[in-house]
Amino acid sequence: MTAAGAGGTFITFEGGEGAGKSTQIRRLAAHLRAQAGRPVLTTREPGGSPRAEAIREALLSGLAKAHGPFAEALLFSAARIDHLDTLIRPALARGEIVLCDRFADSTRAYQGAAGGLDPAVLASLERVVVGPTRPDLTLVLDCDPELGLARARARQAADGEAGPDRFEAEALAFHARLRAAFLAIAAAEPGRCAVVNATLPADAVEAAIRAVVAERLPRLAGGHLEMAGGDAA
Ligand code: Z5A
Repeated sequence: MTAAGAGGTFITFEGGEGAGKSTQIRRLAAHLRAQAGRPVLTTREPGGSPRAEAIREALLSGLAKAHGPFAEALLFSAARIDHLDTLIRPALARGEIVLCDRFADSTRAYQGAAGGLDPAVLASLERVVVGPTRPDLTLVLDCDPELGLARARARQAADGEAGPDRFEAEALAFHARLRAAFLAIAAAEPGRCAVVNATLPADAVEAAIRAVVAERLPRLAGGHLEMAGGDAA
């Protein structure tokens, strides 16, 4: 049984803006689909399910900002509850590998360390919302926030997207606090988290991630389907 339970494997990607989470999730998913012989689901937060995607709109447009970080944390949590109930837990119960772009560590970092919310309040919220569905592995993609924000801006320009969202628009000091927060989470939970140097070229980051996954979750490279409940993790 894994930390997330039910025989599936739950891997989350965390880090600042433009660290390369979406890029690396796509690459790891392709690798695991070829290697692991069982379905791989990629998803994201906030969002991932229809109701959670609707809440995402409100959060990233800045609509909820005026209500303060606690209200925002509640909205991220409401989205997470639906995402867990309707997508993540059913997939884990089927024995699938779930790769999620951001999860509860983002609430700790954005609304907690950078937003100023009491960590004890957030810890209580996380206990209630996430319960036993904790990631088996969290990859923290670490890079200088100036580099990450520049990458995110370049991608937006290339894709013709609108300007910065609610969080990208925060000052550099906010992003520096985020980076420190993600590194502190990884240092506090080394069994679950691994820090990956995301300043390297994408191929090198991909290789580093594959190495971490092979070391921490060797069962995923086995090329055989492990049925729910039959995995000793
Ligand atoms: N948030 C929160 O406050 N509380 C919560 O509980 C949760 C979230 C769950 C979600 O936005 C926002 O919600 C987020 C935190 C907050 N803040 N913001 N903004 P999002 O999902 O839209 O944004 P994001 O998660 O920060 O993703 P991103 O900006 O799209 O970054 P990314 O996924 O890490 O990067 P990417 O899209 O893979 O790469 C960005 C560009 O860089 C792209 O052009 C790539 O081709 C390029 N790239 C990627 N890797 C490399 C390397 N290694 N070298 C060079 N170029 C690269």
